[in-house]
Amino acid sequence: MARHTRIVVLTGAGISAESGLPTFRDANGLWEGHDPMQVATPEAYADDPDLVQRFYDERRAALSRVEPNAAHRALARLEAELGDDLLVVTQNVDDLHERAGSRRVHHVHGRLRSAWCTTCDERHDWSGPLADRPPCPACGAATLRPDIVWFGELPYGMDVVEEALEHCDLFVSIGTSGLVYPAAAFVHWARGATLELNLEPSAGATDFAESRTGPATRLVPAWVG
Ligand code: BV8
Ligand code: ZN
Repeated sequence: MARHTRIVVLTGAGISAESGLPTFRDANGLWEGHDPMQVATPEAYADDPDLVQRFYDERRAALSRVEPNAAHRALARLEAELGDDLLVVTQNVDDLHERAGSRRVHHVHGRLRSAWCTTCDERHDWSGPLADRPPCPACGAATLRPDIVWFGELPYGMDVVEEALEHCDLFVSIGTSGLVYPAAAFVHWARGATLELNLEPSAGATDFAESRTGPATRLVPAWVG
């Protein structure tokens, strides 16, 4: 990899696929017969909170059964080398980047291992289920929801992402279909070179200066060097 000084990396479900976490667009891509895109909405949560809580409880529980893969570890190695000149922006709600050793990880769509109280607005690290409506550690109300950005909700820290993209020399997108906004637009916000590493060309592949296809566990360590 030509040594760029300031790099922003965007990751999607494809970087965690080889760790065993299903992507949104896997073959059937259904959960209990529901389209994840229909479950990951405030309307679904208002309509059937138990269904939505179970959807996230199962995915939160699955985290303890999977491990980071060579792609996550390669990005952690790159951060050890570049420090603050590398920012990993992830659409993923899993904790595999952190468990691989990355410290500078920005979750634009929230995190499975965080619970958000809609009464007192406090967020809490959380590894257990929420469907049984546990009390908020801060205010005691039984109003903890997954700390996840659903469709129609505002992604976290867009100002941080925009600032990083406007000052980077290289933007690399890994393992995302490029179908969900605003993350799919990051390639247009990015200054400098752009590179896509994906199993197959994404919806936005032609917007990248270079697009390489293959599994993340092969492409990312090869790119990091
Ligand atoms: C917002 C958390 C506004 C939930 C997620 C019409 C046009 C344009 C936009 C819209 C529109 N209608 C609605 C919108 C907006 C909407 C949107 O973009 N909808 C899409 C469907 C059209 N976006 C939003 O609602 C966003 N919010 O716009 O807010 C606003 C403004 C002001 C005030 C309030 C609100 C919020 C979007 C966030 C939703 N939450 N995640 C959860 O996880 O349950 S999105 C979810 O899907 C993921 O986080 C991810 O971002 C997204 C796409 O998933 P990917 O990560 O790309 O995974 P996918 O399965 O799609 O693809 C995997 C890829 O990996 C594939 O390409 C595959 O080839 C590759 N791959 C597979 N295996 C490997 C691999 N690559 C390498 N190696 C492998 N081994
Ligand atoms: Zn509370």
